[in-house]
Amino acid sequence: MAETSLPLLFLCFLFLFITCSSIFLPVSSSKTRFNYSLEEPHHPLDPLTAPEMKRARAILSGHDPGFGSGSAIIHAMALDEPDKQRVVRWKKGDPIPPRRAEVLAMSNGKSRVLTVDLDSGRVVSDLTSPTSGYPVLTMDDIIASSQVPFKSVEFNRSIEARGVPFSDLICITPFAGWFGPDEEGRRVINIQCFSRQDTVNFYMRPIEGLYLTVDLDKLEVIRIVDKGPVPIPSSTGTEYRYGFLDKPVHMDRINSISMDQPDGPSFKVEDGYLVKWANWVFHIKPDQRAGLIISHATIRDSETGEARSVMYKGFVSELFVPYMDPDEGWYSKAYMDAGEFGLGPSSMPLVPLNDCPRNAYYIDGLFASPQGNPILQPNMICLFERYAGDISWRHSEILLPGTNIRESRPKVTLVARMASSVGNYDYIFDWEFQMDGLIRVTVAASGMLMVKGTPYENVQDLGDKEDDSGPLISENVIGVVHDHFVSFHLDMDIDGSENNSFVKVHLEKQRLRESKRKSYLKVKKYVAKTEKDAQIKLNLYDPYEFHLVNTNRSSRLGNQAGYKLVPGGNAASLLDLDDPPQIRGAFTNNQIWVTRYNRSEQWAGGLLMYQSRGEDTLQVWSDRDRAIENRDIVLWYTLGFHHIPCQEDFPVMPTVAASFELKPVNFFESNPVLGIPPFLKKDLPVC
Ligand SMILES: *[C@@H]1O[C@H](CO)[C@@H](O)[C@H](O)[C@H]1NC(C)=O
Ligand SMILES: *[C@@H]1O[C@H](CO)[C@@H](O)[C@H](O)[C@H]1NC(C)=O
Ligand SMILES: *[C@@H]1O[C@H](CO)[C@@H](O)[C@H](O)[C@H]1NC(C)=O
Ligand SMILES: *[C@@H]1O[C@H](CO)[C@@H](O)[C@H](O)[C@H]1NC(C)=O
Ligand SMILES: *[C@@H]1O[C@H](CO)[C@@H](O)[C@H](O)[C@H]1NC(C)=O
Ligand SMILES: [Cu+2]
Repeated sequence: MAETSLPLLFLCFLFLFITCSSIFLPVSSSKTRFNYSLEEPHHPLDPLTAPEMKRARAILSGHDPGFGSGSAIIHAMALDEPDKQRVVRWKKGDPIPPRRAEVLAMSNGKSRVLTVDLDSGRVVSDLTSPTSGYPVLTMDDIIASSQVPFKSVEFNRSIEARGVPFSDLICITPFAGWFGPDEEGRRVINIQCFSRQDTVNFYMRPIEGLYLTVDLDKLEVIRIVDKGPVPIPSSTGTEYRYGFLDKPVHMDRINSISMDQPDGPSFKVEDGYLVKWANWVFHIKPDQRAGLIISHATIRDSETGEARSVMYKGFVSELFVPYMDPDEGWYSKAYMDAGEFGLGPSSMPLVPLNDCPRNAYYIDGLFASPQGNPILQPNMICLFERYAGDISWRHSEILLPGTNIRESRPKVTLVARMASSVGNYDYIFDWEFQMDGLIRVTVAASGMLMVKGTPYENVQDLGDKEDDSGPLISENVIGVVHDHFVSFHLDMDIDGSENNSFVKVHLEKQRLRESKRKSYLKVKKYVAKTEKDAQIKLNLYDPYEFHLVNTNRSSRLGNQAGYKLVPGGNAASLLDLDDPPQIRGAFTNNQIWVTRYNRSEQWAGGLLMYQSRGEDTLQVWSDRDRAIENRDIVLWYTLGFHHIPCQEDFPVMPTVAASFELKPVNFFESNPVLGIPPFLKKDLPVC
């Protein structure tokens, strides 16, 4: 080593220290983080503020004293968004349109849907049980009902017979679904208990064979079934926390990695919720039910500078997770996680450096408690630029001597992320924006399986018998087969709300007679006239592209400006249409739907999902078969996984992801990212 290296090295470290300590400001425009408990909305779509929630509560109490006395309970409270046209026309500096709250409540065992006008101080609409079903559960519902089993002598006896100490019991509330008259006219919930002895991962220690159904309002046991004890799986190997594991890991360590942004992040978050990055502008907000809503996404045309509308609103409308076990205690496991539980409150604070990279900016959520008090959910959403070493576009040229063409551009994207822990499962939702106009939506599943106890410890013990309801994934533990479906509401407004059409671009095989080829594929376009034309099941042997175009906007070549939906890996629900869970989850009967825009049709399983009977689903709306050509239309896409568990899913499952894309087609005149400059070494820190 030369003598000069040491001081140089030192200098270099110093330099790194100086740059690195100053580069990770959360948002380049402001040094302090936005206060998400602030007083005022700044944008027509901003979520209700804390003072607005308090005001809504006061107005409700004036309207119905039950809200003051506690006999009427608030299950959900969210901004009742102003009309789309008003939001689109609104500009910074304009007055905010009148603010309204939509409230889902329960009183006297009945569902209520109320609209509270915060400006006039009046309840402008108050509907009792407009459809079957009840609002999303409150945390109080879940906690109170999980204590109900202990009121039952029979339950206590069953637990004692199993030799489980009461102090080790933890009871959770798999939802009830809806299976006919027994569950009608009252709110019910199923309860299942686990042993948390010697583990935090109680999900892997089910007390199988003991099932309860509880009345959620009277808080009493309706039914208890004890099919006799099943061995409770041991706690061995269930630990997942770093620092508590006792087995060595035979793997070389990976050094820490993070991304350098010497000049800071390139995105801005204005007034807490308005995101500006590269050519994109969109509004992002936390939501109790959907978790995260992206609104009014526009992209600037790099040729004209015009801000062009792409998507008015995109969010997870419902999640449907049916388990494949008809046994007592299991048949009802068919969850609707958004409408029964809510993805917002279950999105706990993200873990910096692990859930989101170092250069992330965090957004808090604000939700109403059952009494209408605002509750802050810190660091619920993160926003970050991603550079994963991928290429945006490239070409190198060998056929032109002397030109030495090596053109390449890095792919940098902007990701908005949220992670919900809906009981045992974790879902990570990413909305990823690319400079070339593409939006990629990814859902990744992780967390704990919902497992079933079994007497078997080894596959050999089964003898000639088939697997029970799924594979053995640990001693006495069955990973029950199930599906996950995530249904997205995608209100695409390509260059405005009007004049949008859905075009099925079909690849049709042509048979040839007088050619050296015998067959080839030809593109034919079909414009969907009505909603039924747009009920689509994906099929590899009958391929389509799915375009949304603006018929009133053409490129210089006369192609209609459009975006296409690009499905990714997917799975279909194979349950029969008359199966009760499938009636409620009818929005999974097709992977793609297009409906006429209707501001009350947002939740694919219905506004009141809990114990609903499926009369307010996307299937029902779409079957009205309204005209959808050349209008304001909404695209719906459901992505799914079949999940056959395996041993690697124990004790916590590695993430499994699926995604889809919304990609411009003839929307721009040419490649919109041609002009972006390459990265150069001189712009990055030296060390
Ligand atoms: C945010 O604003 C609220 C209401 O004005 C205030 O009570 C709170 O202390 C503020 N939080 C921070 C971190 O400044
Ligand atoms: C059941 O056992 C629990 C725990 O020992 C006790 O608190 C509860 O009172 C018992 N319930 C009945 C009905 O005996
Ligand atoms: C249709 O296009 C014309 C010309 O660009 C424009 O002036 C008009 O506003 C558009 N109509 C609608 C409904 O968007
Ligand atoms: C666009 O929509 C408007 C109003 O909905 C209609 O009047 C107009 O004819 C449409 N334009 C085209 C090109 O279809
Ligand atoms: C809008 O949706 C609601 C709920 O599905 C329905 O009652 C109403 O008839 C719809 N309106 C139109 C114009 O389709
Ligand atoms: Cu799964």
